[in-house]
Amino acid sequence: MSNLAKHIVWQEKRVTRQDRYRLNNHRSCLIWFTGLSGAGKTTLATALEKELYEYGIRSYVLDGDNLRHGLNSNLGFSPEDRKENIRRIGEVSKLFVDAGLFALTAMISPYREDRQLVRERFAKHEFIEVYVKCPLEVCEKRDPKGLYKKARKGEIQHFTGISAPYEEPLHPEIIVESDKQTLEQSVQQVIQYLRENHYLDDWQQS
Ligand code: ADX
Repeated sequence: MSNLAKHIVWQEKRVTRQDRYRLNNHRSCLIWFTGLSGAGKTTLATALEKELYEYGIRSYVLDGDNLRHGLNSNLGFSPEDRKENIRRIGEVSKLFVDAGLFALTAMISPYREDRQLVRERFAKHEFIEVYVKCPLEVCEKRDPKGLYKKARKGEIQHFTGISAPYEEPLHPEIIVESDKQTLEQSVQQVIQYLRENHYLDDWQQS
């Protein structure tokens, strides 16, 4: 606990996590997509969200670019600001998971340590790291927002992959290779993981 919060008392709730699982008929988790800009994190997360909807699962995509318009509008791309960006989204995700939802996050989240700190905020089965792997050359060629071009010209500082690092996950739960597989294959790969690990089972109170 930070020193600023030392006189704040945690309030217990009357609707428990189990109650929420029963109401939704499924458990909850955080699926954390990480990878370079242009690797396809948001595309995959939103396609997965649609698929989960068809399965009757309540989920919500938290997208890095979008959150930087509001919650994180005071943050830039220095290592410290990225750390705070990831921390905040980790905490928001924790609320979503506590509320009984599948939170799907799409942030570059380039630093291993920052991702690890988020992981540590969750129980083991609640956090699923998905590395959306794609070579820099391919992301740069795609350049959907024209940002790589600007970064190469020096118009954007600290651009991930060009002038700032991306630290690959060492032990992600899932790796999808967006330059080698179709979007549908990647969605089904995640679905299969969820199915095999009982995330999609009907919730039954034991
Ligand atoms: S993170 O590093 O803090 O996780 P986040 O995912 O929120 O990044 O935001 C990345 C998005 O911001 C990129 O997809 C890109 O559209 C945009 N962006 C703007 N400047 C940069 C930069 N210097 N490095 C990376 N992405 C940037």
